[in-house]
Amino acid sequence: MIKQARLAPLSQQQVENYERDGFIVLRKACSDDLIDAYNAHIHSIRSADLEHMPAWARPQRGSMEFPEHMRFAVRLFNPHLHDGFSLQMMKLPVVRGALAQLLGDEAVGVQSMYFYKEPGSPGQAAHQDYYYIRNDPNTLIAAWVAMERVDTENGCLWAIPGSHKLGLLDHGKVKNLEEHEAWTYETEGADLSKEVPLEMEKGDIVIFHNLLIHSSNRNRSADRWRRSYVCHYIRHDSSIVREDLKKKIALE
Ligand SMILES: O=C(O)CCC(=O)C(=O)O
Repeated sequence: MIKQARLAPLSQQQVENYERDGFIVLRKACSDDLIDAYNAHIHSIRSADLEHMPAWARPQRGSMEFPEHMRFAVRLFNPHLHDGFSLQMMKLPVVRGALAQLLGDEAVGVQSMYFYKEPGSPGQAAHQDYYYIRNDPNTLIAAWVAMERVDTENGCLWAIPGSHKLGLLDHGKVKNLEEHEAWTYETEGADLSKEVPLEMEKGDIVIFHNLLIHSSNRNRSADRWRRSYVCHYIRHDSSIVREDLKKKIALE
């Protein structure tokens, strides 16, 4: 197979902004056509007869329950391991190039999640991704693709600029169950009033550091979903601790 040349999409200013803030937003990094095609693909998988639905399409890992109202709720975990389109979406050339600029070397993919947030569904409490995905040396970065417009009404991401410099904080019980899912963990001791909303258009991608404190709120819109596809990457020579995330996906 012919290997693709690696892009270098970030300006020096963008690299410096990432180092200062712990995140950077790439505007219109994916075309509407691509986003529409991927959303439609995931929708058709979720619409399939339940008896033909692969195990990975269940709302929660390991759960055999699949209530009808959850077909388009919560998230798909690691679809890139089972689905070619999700795999290709993990390998977006613009993401590969940006990660190599930020890490100084080639990245590999280790985890993917397609989030559905139907109207009314809760968000994720403030956390640092490294708390969940330990790796050594620590080079973890996320690329979060807006699969439609995301804003404060439908539950966009919020983040504390510069919080990736605080190191790993303690995580405890989720405090605000009105806003956030109960089964995750929330950072302790961070000043969440410093979080800013990351409002994005369809096809924008936010790339963020594993120690950035970030969260999302409940989708309070009457009729808008809030879908996103988020992949996690490490530098190719780092190692993941968790057994279920050991497979490294080459991006070229
Ligand atoms: O998309 C969301 O609402 C939360 C995503 C998130 O926190 C993450 O991927 O770490």
